[in-house]
Amino acid sequence: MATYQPKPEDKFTFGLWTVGNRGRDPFGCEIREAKTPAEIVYMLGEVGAYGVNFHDNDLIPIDATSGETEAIKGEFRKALKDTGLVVPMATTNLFYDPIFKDGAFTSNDPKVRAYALQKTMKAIDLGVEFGTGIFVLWGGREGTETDASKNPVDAIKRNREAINFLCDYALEKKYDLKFALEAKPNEPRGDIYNPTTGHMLAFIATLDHPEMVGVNPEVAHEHMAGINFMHSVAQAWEAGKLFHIDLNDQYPGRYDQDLRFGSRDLKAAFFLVKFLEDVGYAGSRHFDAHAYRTEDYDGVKDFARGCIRTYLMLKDKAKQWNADKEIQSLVSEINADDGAMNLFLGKYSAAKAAALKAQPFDRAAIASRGLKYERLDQLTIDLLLGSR
Ligand code: GCO
Ligand code: MN
Ligand code: MN
Repeated sequence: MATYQPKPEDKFTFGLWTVGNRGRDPFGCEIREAKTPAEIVYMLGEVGAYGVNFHDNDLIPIDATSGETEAIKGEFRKALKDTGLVVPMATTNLFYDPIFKDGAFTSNDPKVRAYALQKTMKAIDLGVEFGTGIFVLWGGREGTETDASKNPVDAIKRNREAINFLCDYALEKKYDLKFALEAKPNEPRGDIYNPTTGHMLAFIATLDHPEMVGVNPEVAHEHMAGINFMHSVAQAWEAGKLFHIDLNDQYPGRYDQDLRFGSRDLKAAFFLVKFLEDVGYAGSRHFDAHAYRTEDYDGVKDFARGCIRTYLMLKDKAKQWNADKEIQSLVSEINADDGAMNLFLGKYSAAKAAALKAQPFDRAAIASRGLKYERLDQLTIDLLLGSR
């Protein structure tokens, strides 16, 4: 019986804000006591995580004195050393403080935009100090409730200007750093700019240093937008832009739930894990989720272990799917190609186009073939439910 023990090469990571989440929601206060960053690192060590990620203010409170800052860093560094955890990703909180009530990089107020850049440069320094190679930018407040308030074209330009500035900053400092942009359609804003991973990919192509910038897609965010998450991930991967990933789960059409990975749409989670493993994605598997509000810290550990265990079980199932003779014979039947169309397909030439225009096709005969996708899907379900 497999034990599904995580290994460092699995690269399972959690943010300080995930297992450190205290259960506050818009209708109720915190129900778990606060833990220091160092305590959270020890907890992550216990559940077998490889790394821990942080927002600047998860680690250092926004108003900390330099003495307090040094003390926190010292404890955090010790916890990392004791547990062997690394910091693969860092980010900046541009959404909590009241100054960001109307956005950060896209705010109408130039003072807010300037402060957001200053805060982000300092967060980059902090991340790099702890060895991070990926800096995530999630613009939770970059949006509107009323479009009377902002011009979306200005917002795009301001966002571009900020990210170009930060890329130049990292280059000038000679940091070995890449940026990963995280899209979300709404929450906390009524509407957030660049609402999906696809929007982000299009935006990245317009930057001064597109090679330094990729995406950090999140399951919940694409599900909130009603989108097939794995397809977004595949598009990012194919474009060489899958720099990071946020794993969790989410019922569509609801508030932002941040559920334990795989706990809502197991089949979607299976195809996602299968995709990541099949293509050999080598980045962090970051669980950006949190435990139910019903839990104490034992429950939080159950939650974190559950994320990891489900991922590993699905990875096993993906291997089984790839090795299953019946499934694979259907897959090759579906993809059969006798080469007869090579004459017409592929790169354009005038001769090819002329030949193709003259070629008769028996539409009815081609369309009459059943594709056996029902059988293939049921075999997948059988496999997932342990009946194969
Ligand atoms: C959310 C987001 C955040 C970001 C985090 C890192 O819905 O709140 O997913 O958790 O991932 O701020 O930038
Ligand atoms: Mn989220
Ligand atoms: Mn996220």
